[in-house]
Amino acid sequence: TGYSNSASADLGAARTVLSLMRSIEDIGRDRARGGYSRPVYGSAELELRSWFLEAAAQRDLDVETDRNGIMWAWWYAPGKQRRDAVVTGSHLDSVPGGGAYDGPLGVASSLAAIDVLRDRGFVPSRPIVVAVFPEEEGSRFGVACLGSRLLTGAISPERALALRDGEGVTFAQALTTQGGRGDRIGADRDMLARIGIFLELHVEQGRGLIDLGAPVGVASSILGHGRWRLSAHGQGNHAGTTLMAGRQDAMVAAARTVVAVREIALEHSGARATVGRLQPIPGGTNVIASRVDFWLDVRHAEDAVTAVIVEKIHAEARRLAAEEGCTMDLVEESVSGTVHFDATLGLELSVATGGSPMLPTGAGHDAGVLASEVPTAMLFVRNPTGISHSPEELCEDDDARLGTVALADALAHHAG
Ligand code: HGY
Ligand code: MN
Ligand code: MN
Ligand code: MN
Repeated sequence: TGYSNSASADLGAARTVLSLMRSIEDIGRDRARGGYSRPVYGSAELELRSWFLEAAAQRDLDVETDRNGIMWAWWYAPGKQRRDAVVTGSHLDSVPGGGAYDGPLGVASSLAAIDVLRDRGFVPSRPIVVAVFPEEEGSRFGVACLGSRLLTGAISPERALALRDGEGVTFAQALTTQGGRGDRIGADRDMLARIGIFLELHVEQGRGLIDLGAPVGVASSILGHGRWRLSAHGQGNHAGTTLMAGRQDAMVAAARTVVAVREIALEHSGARATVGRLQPIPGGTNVIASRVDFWLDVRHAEDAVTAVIVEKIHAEARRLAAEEGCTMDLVEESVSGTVHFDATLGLELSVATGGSPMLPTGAGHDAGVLASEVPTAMLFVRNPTGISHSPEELCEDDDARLGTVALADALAHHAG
């Protein structure tokens, strides 16, 4: 199957997704890592926000940035009611050295889908809104989907405001520099009540659609996932004057734990456990680290198994630390349970997009957070490399256009 029944006229209008993506391809390039580094409220993401505001204004969308830093661009139905909205969109922030499509493809295809609908002479009977959520990756402040968690109340304003980035800047300070007000962030029941459905398009971050031979798919579920910070504490000292016997080397405790993470994950089928970030303190070549912070990402379809895996890792980490005369502590940063999208909505979306296949994802999304509050569904667009969170992430032009037409059909189905 796969999404191929789009009229060539649509594919013409859908071309704007390519020009939109091209126009941001130099924003936030990371020369050192490759790919893109676009932390929330950093200069690159701010430039992307301006790009979005301009593209929305060019389409006469009514745009506002709310107290949680979420941007909402409205295409009103006649009567300009702000209710029962068909919301689409995604995020603009990235992981360090991330790909070009994770997030921005969802935003660009939302704008281009509006172009396709207008090209067809479509007039919505319900407002269509493009949303852009801040800090989906949690790369700066450590909590994934921070914007959508604030919107839904999944995180308290107090906890969010206290989050700090690597330089010690709090989310409150970052928000204030962008004209936000820390005293007003938090659950926005009024806005949630205006959302009739949320439909997020996202580049696929695995090989599902490659194996299915389809350019577009519909999400069935999102793997439960969480992130924890581990800290190994030892005795910092001089690399040259400290004999090997009796060292209390935090780096050794951390390194042995990283290997144990792999071994414990392999004991649980379907589990995914990763340590992708490790920070020795002080981090000198000729210095035995006194402390090593490292972050654990664990995912499994059953939340109870995730908890068991983390508990086993914590116990083993403490044991390995003790062998090295060190101590180890673990702090939970953010956890999301497995999300099963509404099957009826998913089927409807599959039918509305020419029979696109259903498939699960191991990646988290704002749609996974919103699904607990509003009817939500996701479209995936094929990624020929099947690689993501990497410069090798890819989406071919034809598939980006097909995905845009599929999103246009989905929006028309709900806002018709
Ligand atoms: O980590 C994730 O799964 C998502 O890309 N934020
Ligand atoms: Mn994403
Ligand atoms: Mn991502
Ligand atoms: Mn010295």
